[in-house]
Amino acid sequence: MKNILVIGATGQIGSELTLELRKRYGNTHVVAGYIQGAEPKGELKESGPTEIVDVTDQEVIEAVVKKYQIDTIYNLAALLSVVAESKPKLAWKIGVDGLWNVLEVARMHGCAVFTPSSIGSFGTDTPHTQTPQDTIQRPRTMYGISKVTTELLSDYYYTKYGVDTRAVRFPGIISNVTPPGGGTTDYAVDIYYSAVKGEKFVCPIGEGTLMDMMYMPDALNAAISLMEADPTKLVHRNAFNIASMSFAPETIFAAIKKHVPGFEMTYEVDALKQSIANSWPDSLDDTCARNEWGWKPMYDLESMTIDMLQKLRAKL
Ligand code: AKB
Repeated sequence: MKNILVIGATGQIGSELTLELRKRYGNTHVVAGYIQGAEPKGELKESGPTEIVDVTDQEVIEAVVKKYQIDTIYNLAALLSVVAESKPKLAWKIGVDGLWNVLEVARMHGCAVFTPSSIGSFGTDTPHTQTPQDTIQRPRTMYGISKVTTELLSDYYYTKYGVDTRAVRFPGIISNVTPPGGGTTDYAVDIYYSAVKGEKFVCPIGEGTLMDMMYMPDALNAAISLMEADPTKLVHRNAFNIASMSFAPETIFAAIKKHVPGFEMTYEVDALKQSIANSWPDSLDDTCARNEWGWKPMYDLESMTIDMLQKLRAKL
């Protein structure tokens, strides 16, 4: 039986991943690690163990790993792309120094580690259409630079120390539970809230800007399936391209308008977000993930839109 620690358990992905892991492995086997000021609430707090785990503090991580005999760590602590540009040093401290702490604890205590990378690990020099698994990664944002470094550091710990590190490059993640904060792809979540609230949506990303996106259930499934994959089949490790849909603002707007006929959208392009978006791929080639561990998404834009609108209507 696995004993799992989720670091960053109250964030956008962590809050849902922790509950999904508890469903699969048992409530008492999944510890929700959070930082002060981001305490777990509701089901996340009630359904299993919770501990303060600051990724920048190796001793605290080690104490929790020992206390619960942790064998698998999902390390989700990171600043998203836009906020990382205003706090580059903090982004590095959490993303890179934090991962180093996690990897050291994993090395000493035999834990497997999942640390997500992102489409942000690519840059303007990367082929933008059907971006290959192995290609140029020269990002110019601190988010991207820290993500490429986490990929390399994770591979280093695998080859040098045999730590079982695995990762995917997440696209923009769309969910109806915990909102993202400070990302370039956040508009694709915000647009659904505006539609359900009956508000006009002001889009910060320009018409025609393609970015890869994914619905949360597929993202959770990707992380868990990769960690359960047969290691002998893995040619790659850190980190796999995964993809399910790629769209521009006008396409997601049209998909929502089909179900909310009165919905309106205008553009007020945010220069920083737009420049980051322009440097990211339009679409990813995820053949390696499909071949090496059977990755297959369930949702496309239409099925995600139906589910998002239904869930948000019930919630709001
Ligand atoms: C962001 O926009 O920063 C993230 C990402 C794609 O990594 N959602």
